[in-house]
Amino acid sequence: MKNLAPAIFPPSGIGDAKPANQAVLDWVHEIATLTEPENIFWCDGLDRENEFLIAESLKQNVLIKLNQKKVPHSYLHRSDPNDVARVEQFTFVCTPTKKEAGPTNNWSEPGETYTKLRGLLKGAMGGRTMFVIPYIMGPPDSPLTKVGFEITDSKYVVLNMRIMTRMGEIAVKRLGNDPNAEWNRGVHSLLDVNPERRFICHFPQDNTIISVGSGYGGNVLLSKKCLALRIGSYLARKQGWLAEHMLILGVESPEGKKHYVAAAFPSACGKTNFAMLIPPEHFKGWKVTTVGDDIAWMQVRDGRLYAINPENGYFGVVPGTSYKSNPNAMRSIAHDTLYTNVALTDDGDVWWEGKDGDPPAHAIDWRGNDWTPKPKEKAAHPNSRFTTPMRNNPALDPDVEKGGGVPISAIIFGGRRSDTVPLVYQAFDWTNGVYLGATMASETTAAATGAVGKVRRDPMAMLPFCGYNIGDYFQHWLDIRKRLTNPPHIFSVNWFRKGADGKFLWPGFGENMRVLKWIIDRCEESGGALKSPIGWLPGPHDLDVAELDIDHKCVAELLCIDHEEWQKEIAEHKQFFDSLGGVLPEELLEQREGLVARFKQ
Ligand code: OXD
Ligand code: MN
Repeated sequence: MKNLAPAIFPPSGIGDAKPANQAVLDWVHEIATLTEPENIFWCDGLDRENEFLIAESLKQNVLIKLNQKKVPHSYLHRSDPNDVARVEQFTFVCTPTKKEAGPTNNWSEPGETYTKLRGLLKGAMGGRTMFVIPYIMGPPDSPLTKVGFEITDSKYVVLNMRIMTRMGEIAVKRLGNDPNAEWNRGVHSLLDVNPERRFICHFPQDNTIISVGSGYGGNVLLSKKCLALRIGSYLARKQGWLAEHMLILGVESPEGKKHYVAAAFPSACGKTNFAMLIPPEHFKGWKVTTVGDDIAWMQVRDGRLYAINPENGYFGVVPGTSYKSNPNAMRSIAHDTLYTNVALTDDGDVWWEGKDGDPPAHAIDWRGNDWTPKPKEKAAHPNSRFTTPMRNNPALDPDVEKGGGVPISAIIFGGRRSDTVPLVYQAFDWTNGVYLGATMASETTAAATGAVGKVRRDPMAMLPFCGYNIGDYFQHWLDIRKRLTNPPHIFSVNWFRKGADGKFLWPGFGENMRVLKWIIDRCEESGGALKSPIGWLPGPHDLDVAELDIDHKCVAELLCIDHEEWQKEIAEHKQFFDSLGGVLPEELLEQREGLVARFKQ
């Protein structure tokens, strides 16, 4: 087997930050006995350690040094070409019964799966270093914050986890010495990066994740999709909170009135762009700030929903990012950033499709091959990524570290739909909003392997991330309402509707502020709306399109409800519900009937 991750031997004082909790020590001993690493490296996440790991990664070609004048403290990593996205078909939820995993998850029996994974992990770290990463998800003083430990044989994982989580001493301290304390056990091994031996397995009942055979972000940064969403959603149901695939943003009026909004969009549908939105000139004095760009953990307090971002960095899609589409992201990734699978220019800079300016005459593409601009071949992989600390973001919200979270005024569900779904509308109430989220659909993207551009139902953008039975998940959402005296208003948005000519009708990006403004107006009960069968729609003059170069016909098309398209849509809701095989709460079935009836009125 090609040795993909040769052992490294640090000088003393680096890689020896061993915690005292006996449960952690026993678990590490058990995994080391199984995987037989050359040595164990206890990560502390401090600068000296990070510099050492970067230097070793450069020596072992795990990282490529970029031109430090152009992108200071930034590096490029190329993953194996067979390993560039999340693998939903190899992702499993291993609850004791298949019913607990539900109809939308791949399930495998926990006992058999542990045995299979132990077989794969046996001796897997021979000749390699086993890193143990302590980390927390959430601000240090939040009651929602969780402790995790990830064991990995990948330096790339350690370097990324240091950006994406709060890592080291802070986690060891939070865990303390109680051997019964709650913490997540994550084991990752690259094995030989063979797609046939690639499995991402979750054991929610044991708060355990085992991921083998991949080196790609979402499969291996176990804090993110695996803990913060799949295990997180399972814990959230048990403990009475919500773990969601949502960005969180703050929006402040020129008078200083501030609202927070959480928005669920499937992967690669512009969550990072929306979370970093810069209002256009027309909205002078308005400010949008970022709390999080991918995951929200929310709890009820005093009848309101409060959200924290459990992460510490952004792992965002690179292609399409430019000073035009997202200036704050461009500023964020201008330094101290790890790039994965973008192109390398001859002067040591990074390049991707959609970056400002002309393409370079020559570059090295994401596979490491010579590249010149050609019509079909991409220089950067469509799912190439940046990993950057949230503190690089010039629009970071000042309350991002607030343990109690930020109060949520509105929840938005959004998908990528060329037709049917209007630019924006508001659900009638919470239950209707849960129906809206439960039936949302989106065209698939390159964030997961498989066909791109196919419409699939992706309830609450959680289809690949809900760690238990989706029927119980919907019920949990409905139940949360009982504890909310001041519930957020729920909305649907679709920036991606196209006209007959196949072109997008809405300019998107910063102009999405116009839609956000209507949403805020509705929260403040000052925005006008017209009642429609699907919810409240902005009337012709409710959406502020002043100084926007857009045809009135386009606006009408963006907001129209085509009855024929909606008959098809409702039939698809039924098909989707039927495919779930009887797990749906009665209330959602009633919602569907209500929708059908409203179209007949
Ligand atoms: C992500 C994803 O990486 O959703 O955030 O795939
Ligand atoms: Mn995501």
